[in-house]
Amino acid sequence: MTNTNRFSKASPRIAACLALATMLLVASPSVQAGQITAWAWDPTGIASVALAGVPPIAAINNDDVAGISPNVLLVTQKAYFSIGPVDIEFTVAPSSGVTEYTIIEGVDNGTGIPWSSYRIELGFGVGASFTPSPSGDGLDFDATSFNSPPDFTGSGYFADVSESEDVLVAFDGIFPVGGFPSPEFRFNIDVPDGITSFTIRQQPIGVPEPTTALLTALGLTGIALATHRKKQANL
Ligand SMILES: [Ca+2]
Ligand SMILES: [Ca+2]
Ligand SMILES: [Ca+2]
Repeated sequence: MTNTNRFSKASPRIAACLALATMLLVASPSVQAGQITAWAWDPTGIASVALAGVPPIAAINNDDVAGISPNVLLVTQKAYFSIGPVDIEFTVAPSSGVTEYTIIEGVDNGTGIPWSSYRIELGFGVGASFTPSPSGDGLDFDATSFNSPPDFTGSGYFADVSESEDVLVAFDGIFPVGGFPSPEFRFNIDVPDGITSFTIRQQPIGVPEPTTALLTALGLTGIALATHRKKQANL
């Protein structure tokens, strides 16, 4: 048998293998699609942020999963230098479904001011170009099922959280200066089909400085006393 004949006999098998490989290659992008492919923090903000890598998707199009999603993204540390917003922008590949993620993040208060609450908002763009995510666009904090409650109770800093479609506010407590919650903050987001990127904006709300309140009170008291003495002198 010549080499040519052997090739001719083997070619159907080779062709079948090539067809299977082609099918797998074509199928792979749809399996890998519908997921967050990258994320980055806006370095013009007022914090330093350490992000873990984006892991391979564990459960694509798993909207309405209860509790913690198998798709977990970890913000290793977000260290605030002062009070203000910090934006993290996500790159998204299109898909034919909605994928739910759990975000876990360590937050460090290096602002020198204790925080009375902590606000998280979904939107698009960063910095001055940030625009809030509208209601009903599919990008949300696990609406409408809300079956994956956010948790900001780490270290007892915040006892409650106000949960709505595009805004979370942790409150009822104090996040102290130098604090780092344990366990870390946790919340779920739904990432819809048809967008190429989105942003999570986060901002601590500082407790008003007691010295300012005290000085204001003392100032008002001083004005009242001076007015009283003036009235007494005119009598
Ligand atoms: Ca929305
Ligand atoms: Ca969901
Ligand atoms: Ca859920």
